[in-house]
Amino acid sequence: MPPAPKPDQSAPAQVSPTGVPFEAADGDRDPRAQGGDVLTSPNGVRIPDTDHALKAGRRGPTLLEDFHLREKISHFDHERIPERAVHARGAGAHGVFTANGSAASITRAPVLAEKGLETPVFVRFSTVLGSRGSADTARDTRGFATKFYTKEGTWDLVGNNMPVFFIQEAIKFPDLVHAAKPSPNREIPQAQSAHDSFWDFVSLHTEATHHTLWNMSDRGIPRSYRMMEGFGVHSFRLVNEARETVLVQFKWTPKLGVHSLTWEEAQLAMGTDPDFHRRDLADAIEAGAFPEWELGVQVFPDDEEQMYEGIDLLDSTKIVPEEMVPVQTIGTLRLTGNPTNYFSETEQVAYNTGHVVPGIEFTNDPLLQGRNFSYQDTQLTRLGGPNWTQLPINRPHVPVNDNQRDGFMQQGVPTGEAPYSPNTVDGESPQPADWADGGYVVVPRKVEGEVVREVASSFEDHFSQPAMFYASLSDVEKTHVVEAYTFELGKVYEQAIKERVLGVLVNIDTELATLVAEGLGLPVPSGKPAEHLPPSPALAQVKGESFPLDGRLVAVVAGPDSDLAGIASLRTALQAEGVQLKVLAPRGGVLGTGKDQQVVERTNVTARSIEFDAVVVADGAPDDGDIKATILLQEALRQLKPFAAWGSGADVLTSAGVSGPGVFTGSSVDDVVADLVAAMGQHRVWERADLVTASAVPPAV
Ligand code: HDE
Repeated sequence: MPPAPKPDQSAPAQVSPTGVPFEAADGDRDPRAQGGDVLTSPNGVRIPDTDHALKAGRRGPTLLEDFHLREKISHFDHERIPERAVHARGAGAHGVFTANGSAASITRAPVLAEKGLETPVFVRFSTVLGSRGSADTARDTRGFATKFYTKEGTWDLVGNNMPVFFIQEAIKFPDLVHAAKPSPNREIPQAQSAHDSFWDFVSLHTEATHHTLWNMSDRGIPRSYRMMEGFGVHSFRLVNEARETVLVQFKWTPKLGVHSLTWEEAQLAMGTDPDFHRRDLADAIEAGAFPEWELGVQVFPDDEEQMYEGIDLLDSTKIVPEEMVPVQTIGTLRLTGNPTNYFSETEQVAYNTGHVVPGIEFTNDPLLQGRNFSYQDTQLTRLGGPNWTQLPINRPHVPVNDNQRDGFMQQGVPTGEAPYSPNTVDGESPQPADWADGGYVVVPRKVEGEVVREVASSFEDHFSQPAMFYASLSDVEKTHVVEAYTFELGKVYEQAIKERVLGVLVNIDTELATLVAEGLGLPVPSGKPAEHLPPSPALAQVKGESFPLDGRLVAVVAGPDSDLAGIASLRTALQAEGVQLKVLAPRGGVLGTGKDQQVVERTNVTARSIEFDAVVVADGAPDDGDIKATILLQEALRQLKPFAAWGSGADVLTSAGVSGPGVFTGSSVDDVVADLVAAMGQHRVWERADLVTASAVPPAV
């Protein structure tokens, strides 16, 4: 044994990354924040002047000696880190996951099993293809990644808003991403799948058909991160206290329902508000409309086949319809806090599918197996080394004693002399933990077989599930799918690629293939759709259900002569439903005086239809045919948004050609508010779809 360290040799107590003691006496100051009142250098030296470099004479050359100049410029030079290879564009939020206890029989992980247990989380939503500055509303899959800071260590559930994936094997991922990302020569198009190489790949590689169809459906253009489902995609293995196992698939179900943008809205938003989803999430949380999801599991027996009624549970291009195996709710996620600093939290957060806790294990899904390597590996360059779990947002909320040492950006000051196991030098510490001590003891599972580069033959069915998905959609959603394929393939240059995609589509649905072929002016290929399971109503989005309105936005078109008391009472009525109201007038400023005065929040110049879920025209709003106001109303009409108007506001709607289903008028706010709220609960006025999408001729003004 080495001699015990003398007291005067021990390291001083650690301070925070900003130099402040963690237990700062000044209770108002967050020790993580840069809070000092005096400007300093990174090493804490007080700086007298940050505007002028040190020079040899007023007109002389700059001196290398100026450490402040060098450090200031050098830090700036390195302010960017490599963006994520995929999912570069994202938005995050803090929250809490609360287990309801019903998973206690299937897992020993308290985060899922312990009734009422609250676990802090950080969730990051993302698009896949675009770079970090790209627009939020591109047609794409959305990431839905959750970091659970559990009492047993960090668990990352890194999912998407679609339950299937493009590929069955991880080894194909670089091919998929190279085909989908912008072209290597011109680096276009940004954040789009509407280009030759993407369609070239997915038409040759038909296991991508199911996921591609989901992308072409309304799921590819969500209305809000708050209105998306999330899926773990793979089957995972859960283990209970008795070491019994089941297979599960995870699903997040949003309390606000699953809703999408129209393609017109998505395209407009890419120009007028590229931060559409990021803003929506942050605004909703700030307004106290905390988004919520239920976490559910579909549970399957963990038998030798790992199939359910012929559906391979290891194939990530397949789902098990909820009508066959219902989703059982095991807890609730609530997002309650916006990040304080985008870079420190949303950018530096790093997920790793390999980070699981006792009670949650992997399956042999070859996609999951490959991911378990990739996520750790990618952080080494993105976050600069192996110590990325020490960054504040990634730190486990439990003691870490991993015997790892050194490396870039080591934040700790490890004590002891024996960073190895077993040892006697540091008093035999740390010790491994067995099952009873909460150790991650894997339940033994049998593995045998020949070493091959092959998959099971069940993986060869690429079409029956896309055919089922398409058959499950409502008519309006099917129309959107046809339009999406026609748009995307219309952007493809190579005729042979378009024809090959049509050859894939006939395997899904004859009408789909026919309509897309007609849209492209190409012959309809022969063939017939794959046989499939009965349609799964759970897969359709539009089915007449009504949802809460929390965080929705309504525009009130007004003017100096408007009924301001009416606007005030509308605001009160809508706020009771969790809806925010924005007053829109020809010019900025304030309308009226006294208690009913209204601040103009948008003008005809800054407002655009995409921002609002419904439009109301106030009594007294100008009926002067202003082109910008008219465009707003006509766009909202095409986007199937509910309208309401009271008093002379109804004339403004008539002048703009707005009428028909979902347009409510009356002499006072009270006459229209209930209808408006009910229509907004349906997300859109679907009955109007055929009327406004059939003709491109704008209504007469
Ligand atoms: Fe990812 N994926 N992925 N992925 N993925 C990354 O990890 C990868 C896959 C998903 O907000 C990267 O830290 C491989 C499926 C999300 O930070 C990288 C394969 C699903 C995020 C990576 C897949 C996902 C990522 C890039 C094929 C849904 C964003 C940066 C086997 C279940 C997480 C990073 C965040 C990010 C690799 C397939 C979801 C390169 C090799 C399937 C939500 O490691």
